[in-house]
Amino acid sequence: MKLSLVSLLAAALSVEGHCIFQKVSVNGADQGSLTGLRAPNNNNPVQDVSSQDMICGQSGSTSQTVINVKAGDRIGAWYQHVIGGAQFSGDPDNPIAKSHKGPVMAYLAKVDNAASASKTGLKWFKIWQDTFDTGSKTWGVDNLIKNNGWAYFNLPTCVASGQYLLRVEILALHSAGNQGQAQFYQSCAQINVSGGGSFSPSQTVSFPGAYSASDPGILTSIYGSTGQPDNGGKSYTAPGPAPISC
Ligand SMILES: *[C@@H]1O[C@H](CO)[C@@H](O)[C@H](O)[C@H]1NC(C)=O
Ligand SMILES: [Cu+2]
Repeated sequence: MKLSLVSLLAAALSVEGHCIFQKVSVNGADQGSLTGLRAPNNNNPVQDVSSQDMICGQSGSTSQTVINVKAGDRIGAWYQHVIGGAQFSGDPDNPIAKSHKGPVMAYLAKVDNAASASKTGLKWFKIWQDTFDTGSKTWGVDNLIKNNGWAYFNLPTCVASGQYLLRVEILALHSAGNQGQAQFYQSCAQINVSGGGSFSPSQTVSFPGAYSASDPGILTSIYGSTGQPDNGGKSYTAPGPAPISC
């Protein structure tokens, strides 16, 4: 696979460009740093799609809090370069390096007790994704940067009431033309949904398992013939299932 100068440069610069999902907001109400979250202690990406770290990131901080939300609420997931925000004043790689183009996705898995549930063996379904807009050449990560690190999505109104792990994931594709070089950044939020509907997913996926290293949305060069991260003008299909609709 041809490696453009831009992709080589992006790969070389990527060391400093990582990020961590570290805070949740509910209808604009900030829940506090690491509150209700299982988040990694460092900003290194997961690159092995078969790793247990694909579930909620590398094991790090834990929380006894379960965040109360209502079906339909607007959820925010806040990514920053390091825990707390920027690594230093004027940090150009906060919330994440601009090179780290790719989709942002959110999944839910039903659990009995979100504070104590094991992260393994869960049945996940996708509720939202922001992938790539071919017209504006905008990636989900571009929108997240515009929103100062926040990914916003609505909790589907049909989701059944009860407790869930909410897995929010950035897939950074700047070096993804080589197998094993796509970068996954995810944490899990512990939520308790009330006022929900009757949706029960007919199809679910496992983590790890949902993705393979050669998925076309994971092993892919996003650089067109001019070396820009425009996916060559083509549409982009994120890995995993389609988001549920209700
Ligand atoms: C979840 O929400 C329901 C409905 O509001 C409430 O009765 C229950 O106590 C909540 N559970 C937790 C763990 O917060
Ligand atoms: Cu990075």
